[in-house]
Amino acid sequence: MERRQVNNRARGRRSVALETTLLAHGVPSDSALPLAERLEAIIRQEKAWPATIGVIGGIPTAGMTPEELTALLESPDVPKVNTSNLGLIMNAGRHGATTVSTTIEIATAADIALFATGGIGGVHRDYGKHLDVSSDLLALSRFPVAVVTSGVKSLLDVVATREALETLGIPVVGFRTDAFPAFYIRGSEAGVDARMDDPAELAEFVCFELHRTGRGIVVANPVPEADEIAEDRFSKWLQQAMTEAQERGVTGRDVTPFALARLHELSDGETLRSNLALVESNARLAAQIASRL
Ligand code: PSU
Ligand code: MN
Repeated sequence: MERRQVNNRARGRRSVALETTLLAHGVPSDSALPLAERLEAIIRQEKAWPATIGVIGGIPTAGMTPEELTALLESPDVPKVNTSNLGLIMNAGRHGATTVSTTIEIATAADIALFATGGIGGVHRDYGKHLDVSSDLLALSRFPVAVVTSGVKSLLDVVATREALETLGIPVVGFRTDAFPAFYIRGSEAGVDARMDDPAELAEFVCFELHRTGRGIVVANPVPEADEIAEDRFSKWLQQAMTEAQERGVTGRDVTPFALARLHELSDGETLRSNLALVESNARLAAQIASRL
């Protein structure tokens, strides 16, 4: 994307990008705006600048105003925008909620190096029968942005996603962990390429690697211990949510929002609390890195 196509109100290297699909499609609508405000406040506390990214009336925008964010969140059925439909939404002059893939692309055009999210998309389960691989992975291999994430939701195939990151040449650095995290769960069978325990050390590597490769980096930050969900309880809810998705014929980019919403209901809000806590923790770490760049 060309720079001039982006309405850029961000402050370059001092900024931390935030995505809008998480807000519009990942949490219940009454949690979205308060979450966005908390994330921006956390980033400011850490002496970095929040830059919430979305598409407003067809214009990719980095550093949305509160009015723009409200308009986007209140617009009915705002589309989830990934790499493949970004140009179509721009061309149609519509609002759009950016996923990890398009947030990374717009952040690059706005010279932003750090991005905080909840979980990245990845390789869905049963890919042998039905191939569904998130465009987030390819975007990470194309644009120089470091994404702070709690790994991938276990509704995906965590191990296959970790392998795909390796294939694409995307380094995975664990923050105070040796295991690749699985969103609500702090660990998984998969590992990381390196462990770093200090945000200053991360900042140094991010700077070096983004310049060296022009590709992205995954900084894996596990959900805070107090907000982790026990695997046996979670897998019950997950199984039910995924069975329902299949019965209702939910496919493609609708799978993740459907599953997240059902998990929040089935767990009586427990997955939502965990989700909010991990995004906030990722925003804090991303800002601690950005402020040291
Ligand atoms: N993780 C969350 N909530 C979300 C998502 C991820 O905790 O809402 C969103 C992100 O925007 C991510 C997208 O980029 O899901 C991946 O969707 P898909 O699998 O359709 O590429
Ligand atoms: Mn998909």
